[in-house]
Amino acid sequence: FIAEPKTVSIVGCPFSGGQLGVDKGPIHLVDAGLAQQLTDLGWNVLFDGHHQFEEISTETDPPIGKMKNPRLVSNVTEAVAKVVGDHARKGQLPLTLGGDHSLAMGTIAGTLSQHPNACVIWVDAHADLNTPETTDSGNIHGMPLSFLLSLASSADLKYTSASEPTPFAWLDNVHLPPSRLAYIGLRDVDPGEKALLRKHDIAAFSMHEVDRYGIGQVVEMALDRVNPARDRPVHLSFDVDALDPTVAPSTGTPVRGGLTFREGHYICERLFETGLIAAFDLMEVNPSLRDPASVKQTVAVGCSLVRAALGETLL
Ligand code: HAR
Ligand code: MN
Ligand code: MN
Ligand code: MN
Repeated sequence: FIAEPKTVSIVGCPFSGGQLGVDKGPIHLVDAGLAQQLTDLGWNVLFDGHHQFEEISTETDPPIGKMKNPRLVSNVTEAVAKVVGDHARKGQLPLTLGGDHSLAMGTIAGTLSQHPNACVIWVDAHADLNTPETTDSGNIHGMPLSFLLSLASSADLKYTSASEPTPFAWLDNVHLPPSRLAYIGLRDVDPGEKALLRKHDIAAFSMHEVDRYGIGQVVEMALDRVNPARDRPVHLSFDVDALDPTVAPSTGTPVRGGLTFREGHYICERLFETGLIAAFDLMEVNPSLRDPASVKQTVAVGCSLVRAALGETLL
């Protein structure tokens, strides 16, 4: 399903509505030369500038229940879904650079619009599975999967307005079956999220399983759960905080005990090898956090993960 010559479309999303401060990540990744690096790997690279997002101020976008910036995040993710879906329809590989992980509501909806049978490999310290009810923080970057799996819907917002649609109503007819989601790298999962993981029997490989089986086996186990015949397109959503903070320090919610540099790269390399990657997200690179050397290190690791997912090999 990927056109020849293979084309990657960079979707730069300097957006932080789901968690403040993470909006400069894509700009740093592109300024570090990511497009040229992918050209050097043999890809035809399309990039026509970062996406411009509408501004909705907090006064006109007050919380609904606990959810912060619901109108803004809903509008932006709906726009991202269209952009990603359009690239996929043209046979291009959408490469979305975030920005906060609420953007995955858009990227995964976009992938599903073109590949309804796609599965998702979600690499993250966090499950991002809170519902508007279970969230403590109210940050939507902790909730994208509850909407995508239809464990939450716009009806849960208990919001009625004569003049505007309920936020996230556009997502109500998007559905990723829970049997087609696998996590790798989890280590900071909220109690409500743990209950949902169990209830829906979602494939979740935490750092405990990475320690126990090794990353090689964990990736195969994850694929066995969500893609047993290795015939479904794979949407790889990579939150840079899956990596250990010593490897990727510039991110908003670092959690110790994460993936090593090699473990993170192995996931990308192995999924490229399957030939099944239909879309890639690199999320939560936050250059506003930490010193310049840490920012440079995190941006370099981010570029390196993208190259691995797009075919860079060690030999
Ligand atoms: N579980 C917490 C919450 O809901 C923390 C969420 C996420 N942080 C991220 N996303 N960076 O992976 O707020
Ligand atoms: Mn995340
Ligand atoms: Mn995370
Ligand atoms: Mn839904």
